Amino acid sequence: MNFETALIHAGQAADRQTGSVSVPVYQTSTYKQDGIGRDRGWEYSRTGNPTRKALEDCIAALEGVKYGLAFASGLAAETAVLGGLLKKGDHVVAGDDLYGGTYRLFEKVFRHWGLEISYADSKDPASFKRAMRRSTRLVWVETPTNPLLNITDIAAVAETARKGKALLAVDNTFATPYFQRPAELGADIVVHSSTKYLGGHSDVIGGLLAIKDKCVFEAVKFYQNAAGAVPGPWDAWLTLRGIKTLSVRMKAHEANAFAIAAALSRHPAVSKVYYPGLESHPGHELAGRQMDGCGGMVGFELKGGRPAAESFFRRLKIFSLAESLGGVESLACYPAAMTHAAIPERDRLKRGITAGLVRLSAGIENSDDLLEDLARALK
Ligand code: P1T
Repeated sequence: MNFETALIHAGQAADRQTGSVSVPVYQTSTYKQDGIGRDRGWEYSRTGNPTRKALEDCIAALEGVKYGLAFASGLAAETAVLGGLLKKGDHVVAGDDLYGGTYRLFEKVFRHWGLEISYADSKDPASFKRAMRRSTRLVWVETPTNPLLNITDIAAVAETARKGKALLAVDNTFATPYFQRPAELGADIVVHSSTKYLGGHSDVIGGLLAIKDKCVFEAVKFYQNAAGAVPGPWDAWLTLRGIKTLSVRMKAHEANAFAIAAALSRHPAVSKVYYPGLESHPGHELAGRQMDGCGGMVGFELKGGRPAAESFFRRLKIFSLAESLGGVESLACYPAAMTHAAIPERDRLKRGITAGLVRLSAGIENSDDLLEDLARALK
């Protein structure tokens, strides 16, 4: 089945009982059993729900692996990876440019539980190699990174993880399986905040995992049921509905992002543009090798710092100043005070998250309208 067909059909065969072509929303907490120990494959909706299962099978197919799991949020999915697979004293090597909430989960939750975490330069595979220890059990990569759109060489880091007998998890939220399939490049676990492009309409919070190996799957699935951060059936259904149009939306997001990145590169108020599709981007060539496109996220640096950013956000009419990304509507974000506020200022600045940094999520509106909105706001 080709990718565009899988978006619409994977895990979503017509309902056996009624023929319904849309997966039914099984709005139930529990299932009648025929006798003690004789259930019909479903016991309790924290453990399993047919609507959620359709979404889990769908993400597994899209990422080209056997197993999928759905969660109440992207961070719940990340928690299940860490909680289900690691124990006190284990070491994690993570890329140094990550969603602020992921950093907060590592530093403010799991470090207190006894996990050791160190950070490697997202742009430099040798830095991951140097960070490995005998106790390293997991390597965690986000690529393209949030918010700076750095590109990490997945195949090279996968090799490092394999040699160190560690698992590699790749957060594929920004690229989606439409532009990048990390499991083909050696990742063991693919992580998604389905709140973003997969859901695609800014109307549902969710997280997904796609997992290669059965033992890894079973450990994380055990944690999913034991800890319980599952999505309800409506949220699973909304996400499935979003996924159906992923290919048409991603093409439109990317075309708008390209136009925006090109326009910003020529603008006198802008000192730097972060978009992997630009030849000037340090990860441009690598992105060309490991991705099928560059996605819909663009970052840029305003010469005038925070005052310029305040005036820019105030003048926007079509872009909304908001957290999140990947919906059909264009959003603008100020990482230093919003999505990455959990990172101490010194570390933020070291990573390039400055007072002049703006992050845009290009929606799928008409590109002329978006360019006009940005030009007016930058005046
Ligand atoms: O928000 P949630 O569904 O829990 O997903 C967390 C998450 C995980 N990974 C990446 C790469 C993310 O970008 C996010 C969430 N990010 C935002 C809310 C944001 O505005 O960047």
